[in-house]
Amino acid sequence: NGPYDVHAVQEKWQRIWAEKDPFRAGGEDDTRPRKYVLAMFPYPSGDLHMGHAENYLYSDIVARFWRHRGYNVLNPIGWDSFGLPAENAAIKRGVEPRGWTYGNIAQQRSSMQQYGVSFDWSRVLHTSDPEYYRWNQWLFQRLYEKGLAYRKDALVNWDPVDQTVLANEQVLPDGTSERSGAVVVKKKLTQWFFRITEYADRLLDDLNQLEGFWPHKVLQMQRNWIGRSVGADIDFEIEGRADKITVFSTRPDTLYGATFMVVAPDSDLAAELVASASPEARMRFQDYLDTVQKTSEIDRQTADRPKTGVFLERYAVNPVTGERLPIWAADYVLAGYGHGAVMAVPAHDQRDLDFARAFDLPVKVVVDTTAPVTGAIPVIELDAEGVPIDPGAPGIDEIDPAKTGVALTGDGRMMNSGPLDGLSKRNAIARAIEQLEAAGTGRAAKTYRLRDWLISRQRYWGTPIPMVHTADGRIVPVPDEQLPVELPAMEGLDLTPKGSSPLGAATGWVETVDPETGAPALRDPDTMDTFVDSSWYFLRFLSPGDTTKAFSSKDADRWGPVDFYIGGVEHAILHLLYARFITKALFDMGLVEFTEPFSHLINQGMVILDGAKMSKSKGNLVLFQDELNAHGADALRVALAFAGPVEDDKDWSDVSTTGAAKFLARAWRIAHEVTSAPDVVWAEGDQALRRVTHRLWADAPALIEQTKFNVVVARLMELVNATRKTIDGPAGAGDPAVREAAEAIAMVLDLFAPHTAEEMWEQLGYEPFVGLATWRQADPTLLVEESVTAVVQIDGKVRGTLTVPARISADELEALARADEKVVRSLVGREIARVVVRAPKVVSFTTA
Ligand code: ANZ
Repeated sequence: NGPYDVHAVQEKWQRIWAEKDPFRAGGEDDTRPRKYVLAMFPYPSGDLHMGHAENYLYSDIVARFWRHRGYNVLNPIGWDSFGLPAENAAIKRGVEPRGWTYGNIAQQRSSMQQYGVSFDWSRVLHTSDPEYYRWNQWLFQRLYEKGLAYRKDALVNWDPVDQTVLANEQVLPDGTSERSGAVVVKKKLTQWFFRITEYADRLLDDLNQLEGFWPHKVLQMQRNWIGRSVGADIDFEIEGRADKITVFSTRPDTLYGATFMVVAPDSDLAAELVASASPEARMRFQDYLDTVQKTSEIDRQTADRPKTGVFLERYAVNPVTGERLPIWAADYVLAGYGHGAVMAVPAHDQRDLDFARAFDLPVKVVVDTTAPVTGAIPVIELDAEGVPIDPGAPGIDEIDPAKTGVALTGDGRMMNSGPLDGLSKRNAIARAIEQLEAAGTGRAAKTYRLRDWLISRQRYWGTPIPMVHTADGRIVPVPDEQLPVELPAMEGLDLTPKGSSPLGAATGWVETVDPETGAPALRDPDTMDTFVDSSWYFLRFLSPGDTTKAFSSKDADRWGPVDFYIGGVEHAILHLLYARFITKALFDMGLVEFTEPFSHLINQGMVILDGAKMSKSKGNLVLFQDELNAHGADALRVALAFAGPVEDDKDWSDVSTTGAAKFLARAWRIAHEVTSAPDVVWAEGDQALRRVTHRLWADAPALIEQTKFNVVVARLMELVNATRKTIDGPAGAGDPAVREAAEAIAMVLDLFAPHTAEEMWEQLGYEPFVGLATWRQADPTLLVEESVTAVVQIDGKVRGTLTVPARISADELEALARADEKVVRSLVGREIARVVVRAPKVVSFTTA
């Protein structure tokens, strides 16, 4: 019964787990129901940090819990090992991305093992292994066959000094490069895209079925990102141009109020329209375009920016009024949204109004927003002379937007709109679309904020795009049997970004043959966005080592979708959206039977220090490995689990690893004392302690399912304290209730502190592993609450008694008293003036 040696216990069990591999998921013959638990896999840049400590702890708690509940649990781990940090490290330190990456993986893997996470280590994957990225290439080919992978020109951020493509995050708010300080310009490159927009409606609509299972905030972020707008496409004749210009509008009802048209200055359309304008206008336009190209999209969408623009000296024709509408270029219209052109309705759109007022363009009101659209006809009171007493809201003339500067965006009755006059907004939109469709000048339409997924990267450390460019300009897929197209060795390649892929310089690699004709051809030198790798990795875990396919549909149907997925909120949009898209595409190919990959999603909070986010640059990092070395895995795990609700940020300065270590030593000592105590022949045991034990058996499952892990730790602490009290009482550690409690502690503690739990379990005389032991059923007779007698008084006299639960609330007690037969009889014909309730003992009625 010496002191508790944390590190010896930890090493002992880690050795045994490594030998016996108890947490490997059951195979096909395993008849238990299945659960798939997954924590977002790590990026191997450096050692694990405290965010990982949380992520892998929480998923492990759930995995261990489900094993205790009789499930066949899959809890795999892998590494998201392609990507920029490895490449940047390579450029900075002249090391191989490969060596750097796999060195970090080895380090992280060892930390995870020291942390006691119950992973199935037989399924480890690294996305930078050819046996993994081969299937990225396979996926690319399947999407290409379906028309879901295609190439087009796209504008990228270009740093003209560094000759580098920049990610959006690398462009500072003032439009300069974070790297060189140069003004960033847009450059056109031909790139590969995945056609995620084809799935926009399904990606949006299916979010509804995740309500209640994903954080509401994440669902909302996904909805906004997809950003579906419903309205109409309207075609406008253009003077001196054969083709019409189509605009998207959510308010086709306001078409009679359109007084000018605005196109995005950086669109092809603007360039074409201005080409026939006067030399002065062309120059003004060119100057304006130069400024616009330095402005970020975010700034352009800011509502209260002063409006700027250039008249293109061209006119459109309003299809319903026949009026000539001047065409302007202005930066509040974005080239990449809708059709990059709008009909401007200044009376009813604030940005259009600001623009009209800045450039003195006409404002025409077509919705009377003072007219009621719903409910009864308003009653107007008249005075003795028949004059209305209260003129009510101002008339439409008093709120003329041209004067007030405030656009009328609300609902109302249409006016100045011919056949639409008198209709409400909703009816007018429907009617306007009918008219446009009948006239062939417009149609109902939807627009999305969501853009197609640009997957080309001009980088080395990624999956090569498995396509070949032939001398005669064809693009040919590399046949499946020739996959993987392996990355060439880095030797001799210059990885500094140049706007074209470094793989283009790997002559021996890039030069290949046309798979169809055998003629000389070139490989596509780009690599894939690493979000492709992580869009389907959860499926690869199900068929590890399968060299014939990416995953087997049978395995996917047995295990999928993921029952519990956990990770940081930074992945709320892109990773989850891409994984959802790929899952739906695979569903359409008949390869999986489900349309959503993750049934239940949790975002853990951050670990912060003294209220601040930890970062290397601020020098306020708490290092995972240091904490592990100092306190051991179990104390770290318990302290984190106890620190607060899963979703909340946890301030490390409030987290007590020493408190956790003391608690673990107390728990461990109980198991010791139980086995060294003389047997007490006392069948009953301490009933109060038994009640605490069985309440934990009964309550913990729901608490774990609701991820209230901190509450379960608190309940465990309560049980350890109660057990200690009984041990120190007359019966001592030989009381059978103490053994029962010690076994409960071991099993529930396994979720949080698995090494200590295994040690206790062994001490209590059981074979390993407590991690695989079955959860015990609570004895219902021990869950019955204690009851007490409450008295009911009427005007100071006791009129009845009630047997009620000791924890009854005042309201419940009063309700029971009022319903009691004797009380009801005594109150006949009398009125209660006052009630005083003191739960659980007294209810006192005073009558009038
Ligand atoms: C006429 C109109 C009248 C409009 C009115 C609004 C109010 P959401 O809801 O964000 O989809 N629009 C269309 N394409 C645009 C582009 N490329 N850049 C900037 N604005 C664009 O907004 C749709 C509305 O934004 C469209 O409806 C259009 O203006 C404008 F009283 O058309 B609306």
